Order: sequence, then C-alpha cells, then structure tokens
Amino acid sequence: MWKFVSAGNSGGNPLLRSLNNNKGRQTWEFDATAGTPELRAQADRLRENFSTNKDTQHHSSDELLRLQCGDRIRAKKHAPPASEIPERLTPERVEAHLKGAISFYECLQQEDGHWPGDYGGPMFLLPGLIIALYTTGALDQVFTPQHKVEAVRYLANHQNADGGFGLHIEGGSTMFGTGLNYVMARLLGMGPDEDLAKRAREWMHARGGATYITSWGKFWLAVLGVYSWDGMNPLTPEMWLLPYSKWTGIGYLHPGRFWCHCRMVYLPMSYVYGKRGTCKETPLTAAIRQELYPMPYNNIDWNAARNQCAKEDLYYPHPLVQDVMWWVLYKAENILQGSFLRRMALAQCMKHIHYEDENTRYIDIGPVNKVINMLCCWLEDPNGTPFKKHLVRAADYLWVAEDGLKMQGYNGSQLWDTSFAVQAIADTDLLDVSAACLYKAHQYVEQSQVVEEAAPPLSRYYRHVSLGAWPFSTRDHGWPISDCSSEGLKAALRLATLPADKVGDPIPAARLYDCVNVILSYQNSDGGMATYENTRSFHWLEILNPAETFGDIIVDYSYVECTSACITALSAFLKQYPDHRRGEITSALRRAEAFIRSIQRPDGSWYGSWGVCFTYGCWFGVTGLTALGHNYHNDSAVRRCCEFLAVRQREDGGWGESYLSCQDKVYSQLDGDSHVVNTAWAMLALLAAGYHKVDPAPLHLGARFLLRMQQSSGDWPQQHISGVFNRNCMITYANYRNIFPIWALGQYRRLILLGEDEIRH
Ligand code: LAN
Repeated sequence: MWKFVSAGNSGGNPLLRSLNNNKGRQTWEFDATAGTPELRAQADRLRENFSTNKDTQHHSSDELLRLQCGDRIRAKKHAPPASEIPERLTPERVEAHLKGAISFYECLQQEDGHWPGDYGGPMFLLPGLIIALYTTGALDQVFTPQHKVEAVRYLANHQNADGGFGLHIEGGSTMFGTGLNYVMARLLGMGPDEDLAKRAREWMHARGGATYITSWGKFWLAVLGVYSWDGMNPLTPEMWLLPYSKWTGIGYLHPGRFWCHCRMVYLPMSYVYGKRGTCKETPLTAAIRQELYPMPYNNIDWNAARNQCAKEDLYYPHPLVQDVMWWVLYKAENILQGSFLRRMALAQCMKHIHYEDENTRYIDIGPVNKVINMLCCWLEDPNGTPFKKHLVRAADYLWVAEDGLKMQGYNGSQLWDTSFAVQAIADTDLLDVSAACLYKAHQYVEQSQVVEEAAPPLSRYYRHVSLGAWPFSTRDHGWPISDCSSEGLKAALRLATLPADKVGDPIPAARLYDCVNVILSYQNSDGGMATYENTRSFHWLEILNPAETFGDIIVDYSYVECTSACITALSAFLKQYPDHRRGEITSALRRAEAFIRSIQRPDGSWYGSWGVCFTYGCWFGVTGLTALGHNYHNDSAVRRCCEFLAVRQREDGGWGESYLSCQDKVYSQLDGDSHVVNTAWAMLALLAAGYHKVDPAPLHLGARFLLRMQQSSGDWPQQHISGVFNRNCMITYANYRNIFPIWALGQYRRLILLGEDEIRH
C-alpha cells in the first residue's frame, strides 16, 4: 500500500543532507505489507471512483492521505452539527461547525507540525523527469513497478476526451501536454497501439505532429533523441558571459536580471543545449521518433520547425524581433559550437548549477530546474556524487493520490499552508480545541525559517539575501520569498500573542528582525514587492519570452499579493515592536500603499497572479489597505472593490471563479456550484473592509453557503483548481479548502455574530 512519509523518517541517508532533520519533507513510499486488506480495498474504491467521474471532476481530493489519517479522523472529538442550517446563524452554531472543521484538519497535521497536501496540477513536469531518468539510465532506480502503475493511472485519468493532454489537469488539450505525455507513456512501457497512446497520437497527427510542440517540449524531445537539436531556437549558454552591469546597456539582457525561475530553468537548458546532451539511441527511442510525426522523420524541415507552435498552445506568440534574434543566434551556432567561448560558457553554467544544487540541498528552486540540473550533473559525470544526490531528492517532488502519481510544482507548499492555517485557526479564538495543533504548527514555523545565508558571495550568484526569510516549503529548499516571509512572520507574531504554555515559546525577536530586514529589502522603486528578488529589469524585455505557453516569465514584477502581504506583516510587526526601524517601516508602508492603489483596476478589482483570480487579488488588495486603517467608510478604493465583489455573489450565496479569469484577465464565473475557496476570499475581503456594517446580508449568505458545503467529517470538498502561475498554468492548493473556510467563518462569527470590532490581518 502507498504510505505518506513525513520528515525525519526519511533521514539517515548520507546523500540526503538536511539542515533540520528533514522537517516538512514529504515523500510517498510503496510498502507491500502496509495496511489491512480492507484499507487496500478502500484505496482501490477511491481510485475507481475518481476514474468514473474523471470527465466531470478533474481534481483529485487527497483521499489517500485522508485514508491514512482514518484512525485519527474516526477518533476526533468534534463534528459539525448534522441538523439543517438555520436561516439565522448563531455564534454557537458557527462555533460548532468551526470545532468540527478544526478537529478534522488537525488529523491531517504531521508530527513536525506542517500540513501536507497535493501540489500537482501542471501536466508537463512528470514527463521531463521520466525523460531525464530514462536518458541517464536511472529510471528503474527511482521508479519501482508500483510507481509506474500509478504514473500510468495518472495519465489515463487526465487524458482529455479528445485524446490529448492539457497543460494542466483542467485545461484543454495542447501539443505540449500531449507530446510529452505520449512519450512518457511509451517510456513507461505502454505499447504504441494501446488505446491511450493511439488516441494521443491521433490528436497530434491531426495537428501536424510534434514539430508543433512548444519550445520547452522541443527541448525534452531533443534530449530523448526524438527531435533534432537543429529544430530548436538556440539556448545560447554564452549569455552567461555577458556583463551584468547596467552601464553596459547589454547588461539588461544578462540572465542574472531575469525572474529567478526563468533564469534557473534556462541555465541548465542552455548547458544541455550547448553540449547537445542526448539520450543514447535505443529501439524504443527509434520507434518513438517515427510515431510522433505524420511524415517520415528524415523528411522534417527542422529549420521551419523551430518556430512552429500549435494554436492550442499559443498563449504568448513570439513577436517579430524574437524571430530575427533567433535567426541570428541560429547562424551563430555554427561558429560557437565547439569553440573556446562555448567551453567557457559551459563551465560557467556548471558553476551556477552546482551552486544552486548545493544551496538547496539538491531540491532546487522548482521542478523544472531540478530535473534539468540532475541531467547536467549526469552529463558532467555520470558516476559523480552530485548526480547521486539528485536522485535521492527526486522523491521530494512526487505525490500520490487517488488519481495516480504526479510530479508537483514545488517540493510542497508546507510553510505557506502552515502559516495561513495558523492565522486562520488562531483567528477563531477557539484555543481550547486548537492549542495542541497550534503548538505543533509553531514548531514548524520556527524550524523552517531560513537561519543560514546562502553561500557567499551572493552577488556573484545573483542571489538576494535569505537570512531571516521564510521559504514557501521547507528550510532545506531555502529560497526566500517576499510574501512567504511575510506570512511566516505574521504567523509567528500571532502565536506570540497566545499563551506560551499552550502554543509554545515565541520565536526570539532577533530572528523576527532578520525577517523584517528581508521584507524591507524587497521593496522596488515602484513601491511594490516582487516574489523572490527585486525587479532587476524592464517589462519590455518580455518580448524575449520564448516560452509560448507562459506569460510574464522574464522579469520579477511587483504584485498585489506580495506587496499586500508585506504591508500586513510590517504593520503587525510595528504593533508588537513599535521601536524597531520605525521610520523605515512607516515609509515603506506608505510607498507600498501607493503601489497597491496604483494597480487597482478601474472596476475596483485587483488581478491575482498566483491564485484564481480576482477574488484572490481583491482579498490582498483590500487587506493591504485596511491594515493601514482604510475601510469601506473612509476609502473609495476599498469601497469600489467591495462593490465589485458584492455584485459577483451568486444565487447559492457563494462566489465561484473559473481559471479562465487568469488567462483572459476578465472575471469569469464558474459553471455549477460556487467555490468554497473563492467564497472565503471574497468574505475575508468584505469583512476586513467593514462591509458588514453597511450590509451584512451577503456575508450571512456566504457563511450559510460555506456551512452547507461542509461535509459531515468537518472537511470541505475539493472543487476546481485554485492556484496559477505565469497567467496560463494552474496549480493545486490542496489545503485551501480547509484553511480559507475556517478563516472566513471564524471572522464572520467574531465580527458579525459576536459584534467584535478588531480586524486582525
Ligand atoms: C509558486 C508557488 C508559490 C507562489 C506564491 C508564494 C503563492 C506567490 O505569492 C509568489 C510566487 C510563488 C512563489 C510561485 C512562483 C511560481 C512557481 C514557483 C509557483 C507557482 C510554484 C510553481 C511555479 C514554477 C514557476 C513552476 C515551474 C514552471 C516554470 C514556468 C519555470
């Protein structure tokens, strides 16, 4: 049976370095002897159930994790009341639902204090891992037969009715998704004539074949040797030898100025490209070569293929300047390949790759560079320790649910979820049911703050300061993020206001000061905060974005979410530490406020870049302003946003936003029921604004919707996907369905039913 394993259990391996005994590490292991026959049968029923409904419900619900926590769930003390939800809600009634919700959610919490959860969604990640493992000959070392069964199950569950695969689990078919997942199916042992493979191939052939795959797809196919490197726009590694300084002008094109995810993906990609690192031909790769295209492989016009892209994949079409640039670089390849300059550039890339690996304990910043860095280490030395260290960290990205095995968008969202959970649970004021769980969560927050700076010199590796920051997932990952630092700080500050004998000792002030230092350092000249670093270049550089499916990947911009999180954290900090860097903090707050106001849309909303979508952005926009004393009564920006939200409330009392909002940048209503997460975000925004003092009716309706949706266990259902990146790719946040309803109902009870006045941010 598949078993979720958390933290320290996975220690002891000398190749697996950890700064804190693997706190937060999430892995799944197959143990043939685990569980009882009944449990195994139940897991199979959950799988069957998913497959039966897969065309209407694309999102899995972390049922296997819940199954594993079954004993705790059955033994828990509280459940929500079963009787019908009354017309008029009382504080006692909502309290009973909250107790049920908290005691359920506590059952999922791990010993180290974090909440695990599925962080899948994108469909282009696992194929990259499989291609890299196949190329390096390590597939069977990392993937047991059970891993393969679950990976194939995942494919079968997420193939669209038209035979293709999407960019993410809820999206329409794309060449990127279909080409890569087809190849993955074949590498996992599926025959070309099996139904899944046949239908996927037909989808591709009907659209011209795999030469129409996006540039990242071309890269992976070239690595496997089923696409020619001549059919790729060059990933010139020499860009790493450009001067960085602004004064040179060309310095603005240096990858060190790109958004760190973009830079860290193109770094190893350009190494592999520069080396033409390709899988040794096997009978299987030779067969795949012929299957991917409607014409014979040898007849393909590779030069033309460079710029081909299926219309289904085209979110950001190349502007003309890019085509010109690629043509020049394509010609330059003849000179650069094998030259002294190329050797220097490759050595430079490898230096940066090793730095990234070592400073993230081989987890790496994300799933894409993780896999390509691993491939680079193998290309450099197939028997070397770096490659081995990579292999043991592959498991950190894999997740198993009732829909199968998937690769996640990060090594988890541990710190992010735990910080929100702390704030949500603490905000209910129900310490008698939540003290033990807050105590453990406190440990996790403490244990995951970054207390060791990345290796010096930071500037040579284009790294921002990390000391004092909080990461998104684990301390071992360690990349600092503005809003994760802010949410971590807010969780720590909130816990410090609760009795230490119940929730544990507060984190020492000096460590909070370090965090404030990082947060302040994130402020850009426009007053806002970006994600991991400061904005280092210009928006117009986006014309160089070669990834047709993703928008806005070149530069780290200021975002409403990041900026608002920094505001709410700094203002909460000032309340507890009024004398620490007061002048700097107040001036940073003023500038951040001006930024948030400047990006409000004429209709009163804020566009959310990392969650779906306007409800998410509005929650951040509003709370950024209300933390500074503005509200519905005294501020027209807050008022306009409340009105934007109020008119989008639906018949059933909730809010429901489709992921299409993210790509189209226009509010898009969901089909069917409202969504508990969107409802909670909208309610949190309205409550923070004090809208209930003008009209509590929408909040009563929203609360009743949340209560109606709550299950008898205290859980909420998993509905549509809630996260997004780069405008177009969706990502799962499995914990949101528990955290945000608890948070919104807790505030609703306090501020409306109990009539309290204090809004906590
Ligand atoms: C994330 C996850 C967390 C997210 C928040 C903290 C929620 C956000 O407020 C800031 C941006 C950040 C850190 C973020 C950025 C983009 C990430 C890293 C991801 C969505 C997780 C996966 C995604 C990454 C880019 C996926 C790999 C794909 C590429 C295009 C490189």
